[in-house]
Amino acid sequence: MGLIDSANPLSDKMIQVLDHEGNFVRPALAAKWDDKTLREIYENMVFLRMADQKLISLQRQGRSGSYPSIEGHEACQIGSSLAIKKTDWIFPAFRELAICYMQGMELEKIFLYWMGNEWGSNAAANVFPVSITVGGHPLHATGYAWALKLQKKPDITVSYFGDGATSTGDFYEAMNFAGVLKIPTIFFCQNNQWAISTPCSKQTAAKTLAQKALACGIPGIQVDGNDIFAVYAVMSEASERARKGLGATLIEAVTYRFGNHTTADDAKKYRPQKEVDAMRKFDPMLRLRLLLQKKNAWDEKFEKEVIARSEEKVRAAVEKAEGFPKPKPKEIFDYLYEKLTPALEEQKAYLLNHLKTYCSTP
Ligand SMILES: Cc1ncc(C[n+]2csc(CCOP(=O)(O)OP(=O)(O)O)c2C)c(N)n1
Ligand SMILES: [Mg+2]
Repeated sequence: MGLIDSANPLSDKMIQVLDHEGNFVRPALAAKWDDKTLREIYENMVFLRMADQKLISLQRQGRSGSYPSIEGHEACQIGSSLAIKKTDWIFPAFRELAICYMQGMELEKIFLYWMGNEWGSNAAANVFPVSITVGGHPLHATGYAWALKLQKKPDITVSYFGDGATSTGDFYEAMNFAGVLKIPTIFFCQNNQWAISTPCSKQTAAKTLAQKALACGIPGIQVDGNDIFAVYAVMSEASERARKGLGATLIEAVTYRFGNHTTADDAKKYRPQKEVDAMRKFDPMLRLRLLLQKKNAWDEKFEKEVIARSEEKVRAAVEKAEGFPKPKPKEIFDYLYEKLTPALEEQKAYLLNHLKTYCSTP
């Protein structure tokens, strides 16, 4: 404890533990992960990046819908997941494949969702459905955590969102509630420098996004989002604070979106390739590999094994997702209300009649 309270969100000196060359700059803050654990974390990074690439190629082949890549966000999502519990509740935006998987969603369900099948959201994990609405879901996470607090449950909630979301009213409203009511929630902002084609410099005149917490009376802290050790340290403390009744924290994890905004975007139209190339040296996966190499815990043989295991898991997930039964059109009416409103009853009857006339299955 102490890291978050002593942080100055008005400065842009972010918390870093492992630098981009794989050297510990604040060893006292480093998690005591042994080599086996570090290799497992690295394997998850490789695997989830491969799953990400697979969704991009499935979209290109017409086997999946538009998809927002997480490439570059692995330390943010894996590091923050390691610092919380599976019983905590996650409220993701759309660029959150890794956190959803790490918290227990099956990869095939994640694939299914992006294939346009809403049953993909029906996961055996404490993960809410994807929020496409930018900035809306920090409110849901705050409300849910308030309910957990009122019920005296020990769990916390975390909302994940981008730099663009911090310009929305909903985001401020959520933080304001969280401040007044001392709500056990964490606002996890992945500042990947871009909101589609809007660079962070045009998103806000504030020096940091972390400082937006100050007006709501909650702490804000900026962390190197490409450094899994720093993310883990900050997230562990934010989660401990929330569980102890000290309330919410805003974490600004500074990272980079290596890919296009989604498969429907072409970032070359607005973002210089020079910038992307320059950011490659901060890749969170590379940083962890450099550390493993320094510790003699990485070699080509290990890398090949990791790739082979990951390829097999991704292949199996695609097979399962593509083998899942197609949803029935009438299901669009089935899950929003316990009892349909008269207008929706009428629409449902109209649809069923239409399907009976023109299609074989309702
Ligand atoms: C309320 C709302 N406004 C606009 C959009 C269109 N939109 C989709 S993603 C996006 C940018 C989001 O940027 P950021 O919050 O930084 O997240 P990132 O995509 O970088 O992860 C916008 C404007 C939307 N989905 N919802
Ligand atoms: Mg962004």
